[in-house]
Amino acid sequence: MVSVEDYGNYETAWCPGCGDFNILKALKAALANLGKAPSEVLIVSGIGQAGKLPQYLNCNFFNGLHGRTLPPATAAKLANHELTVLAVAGDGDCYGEGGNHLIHAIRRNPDITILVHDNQIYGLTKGQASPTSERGMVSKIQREGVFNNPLNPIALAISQECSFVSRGYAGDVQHLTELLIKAIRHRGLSLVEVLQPCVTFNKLNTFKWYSNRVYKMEDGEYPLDDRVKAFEKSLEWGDRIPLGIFYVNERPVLEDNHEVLRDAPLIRHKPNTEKVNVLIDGFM
Ligand SMILES: Cc1ncc(C[n+]2csc(CCOP(=O)(O)OP(=O)(O)O)c2C)c(N)n1
Ligand code: SF4
Ligand SMILES: [Mg+2]
Repeated sequence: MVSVEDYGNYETAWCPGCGDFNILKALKAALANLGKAPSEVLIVSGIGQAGKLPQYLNCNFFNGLHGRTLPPATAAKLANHELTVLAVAGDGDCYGEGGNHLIHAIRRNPDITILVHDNQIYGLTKGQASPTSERGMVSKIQREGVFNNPLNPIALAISQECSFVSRGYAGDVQHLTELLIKAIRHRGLSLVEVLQPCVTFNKLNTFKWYSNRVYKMEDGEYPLDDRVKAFEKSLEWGDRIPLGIFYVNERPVLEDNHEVLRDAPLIRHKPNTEKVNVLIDGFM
């Protein structure tokens, strides 16, 4: 039996009150609830406050470059598809620097869960606007307010038929835990976009700001495979912000497309030295 304690309890470098603490708590609870032992789990992250999360968990992790969370996560899943793989990223990491990787990961559909800590700001680098910052938000850099339109990651993911699209809130650990359980269980690329207050640099989107606006979607509000209804729902943002699962699209996963992976994970294949030698000889 796996417990939350198996995932450890580490000192963090996050600011007191940061929404990231509750995301860590929800993730531990979800993994324990799913009975996943730490050795069965790999978390891949980039750079950022969000990217620090796997350092505070007792499981396999790979901490790579900013914006480059999804390529190593996809590669690891292909190397050993028996692993439960999560990619953890900030809004800057996943939607800015790594935005192109997100689009192509959606197309490829590996069975991994993307957990995005969306604090609508660059936290680690001390408060510049991110792709999801609200228009008009004033920061130390955007002194006249943000000019650009914010990205709508939920609408983007639905438009590209992402296999599982959801939104949670760091102020509701129970709901976020349930969402993570469903996202990790889902076979295919799962996006869990989490509204995460950055108490130090984002003075606009605070716990109070989110709590006054979020609401949980009713089960059965619309069929979850209805892309048009899901897209319509994804446009709701402002006085009311929906939380929950927006869209589910069951389709073949990347690993299923590769014949070589059907019998056993790549890591258990014995190298065929004869074929490798033929390949090497070709370069001689
Ligand atoms: C390619 C690259 N660009 C920029 C940076 C500098 N940088 C590091 S973290 C970061 C922003 C982090 O913001 P986000 O991904 O939203 O994570 P948060 O800290 O808010 O959790 C930036 C711009 C970098 N390390 N590498
Ligand atoms: S700067 Fe913001 S995101 Fe980073 S730890 Fe502090 S509160 Fe959290
Ligand atoms: Mg951020």
